[in-house]
Amino acid sequence: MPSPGDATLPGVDDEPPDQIVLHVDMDCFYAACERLREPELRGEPLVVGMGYEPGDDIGAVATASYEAREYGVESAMAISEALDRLPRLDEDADGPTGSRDTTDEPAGYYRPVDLDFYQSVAEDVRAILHDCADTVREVSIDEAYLDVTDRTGWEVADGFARHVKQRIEREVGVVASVGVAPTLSAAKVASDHDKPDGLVVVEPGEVADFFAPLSVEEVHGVGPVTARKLRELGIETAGDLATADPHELVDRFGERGRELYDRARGADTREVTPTGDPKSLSRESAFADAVEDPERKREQVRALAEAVATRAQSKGALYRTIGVKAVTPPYDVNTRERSLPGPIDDPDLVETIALELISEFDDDPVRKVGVRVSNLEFPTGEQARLSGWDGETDGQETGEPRQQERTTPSRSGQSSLTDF
Ligand code: TTP
Ligand code: MG
Repeated sequence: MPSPGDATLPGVDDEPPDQIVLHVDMDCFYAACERLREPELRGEPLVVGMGYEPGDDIGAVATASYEAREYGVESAMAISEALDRLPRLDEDADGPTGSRDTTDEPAGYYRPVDLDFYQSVAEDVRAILHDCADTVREVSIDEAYLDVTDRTGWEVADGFARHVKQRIEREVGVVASVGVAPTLSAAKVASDHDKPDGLVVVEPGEVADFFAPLSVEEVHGVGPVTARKLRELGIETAGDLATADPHELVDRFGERGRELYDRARGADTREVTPTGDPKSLSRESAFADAVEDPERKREQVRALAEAVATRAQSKGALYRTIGVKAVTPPYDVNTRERSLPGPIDDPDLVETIALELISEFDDDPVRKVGVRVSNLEFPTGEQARLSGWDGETDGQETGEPRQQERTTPSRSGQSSLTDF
């Protein structure tokens, strides 16, 4: 019997959906925001520090302008080390904003994080993104996926992406890098590929060629630690990773090895799902052939009920309605549901009710079964996170101080999290 979180529940489609995904990531975002209110900082080395106080050397680098990165200043670096690499400009000595004497040693501007201001800028960017796409998934303050399938076509995707970039630049005054691709992971890598001010389009059919020459670090989810371990196995490029023996990768990295292998091949079946609380949570699973044996149906429904209840718990969701789906040949979709007097979080009850509902189909051949909870409430106000693996492993490996979207790795979660 498959375990509840099993990534290989039968019936999950391996083909990527036919979609055009645009990934937008702002260039040196906090620094770009600072430059909006202090235009004199444009073109200058600029470091934005978290926990940093003007004149002090405490805190960590949140971001650095590309000019400051040339001196080796990086995100997450201690401010004290950044100051070693790029001393602070003595702004008092040089006037209100500091004018630099070209004969001086290199020096840069340092500013403390002002998150409220950056959020307001991010809000302006978001409004444009929502204007440019029907489905927008925001993954961090400066990063989002857009499903633009209905807004453009591959032959004009480049122009469409340019239009999005130009609107952000003209209307908000910050610069975005954009990647366009048929999958989320390829779009993410594409937006990063030609930063800053990048625009990279990877058309369907080009994904594997696009990934092949990239170094393994560029594969999303590979941080410095994993990259070192991969190099020990002789795997330097995404192409090496894509053609490695998946069994060896699983031996070395567990199920994550399989994920990395898939990502390096550009395999990604996720769709762009909107940010926000889902209306329902469901899992479904197909049988290779239509099944009549009631016990086999029950076994599958039990596993799905547990998976759905666990997912609801992990999102802090209460549900008031429990439902099942049974697909009978050829493709008749039957749904049954029962509503409760009040919202609950009770995995046993999900199983009991789902089994009762599915028993109506005991005598029918069934190709696919599903379990769903709906009428959701999120009493803690906790925002739901749809499954995905953005940022999970990089954050752990690099110890980034930044808040990341943390989710349970689940390759099939997205594709099977469908409303029915
Ligand atoms: P990123 O998009 O990772 O970085 P960036 O926008 O500064 O630079 P890039 O041009 O490479 O995209 O993160 C967005 C913002 O999140 C960044 O401006 C500051 C913040 N952040 C931190 O506070 N700590 C970190 O370690 C990182 C990576 C980012
Ligand atoms: Mg960015």
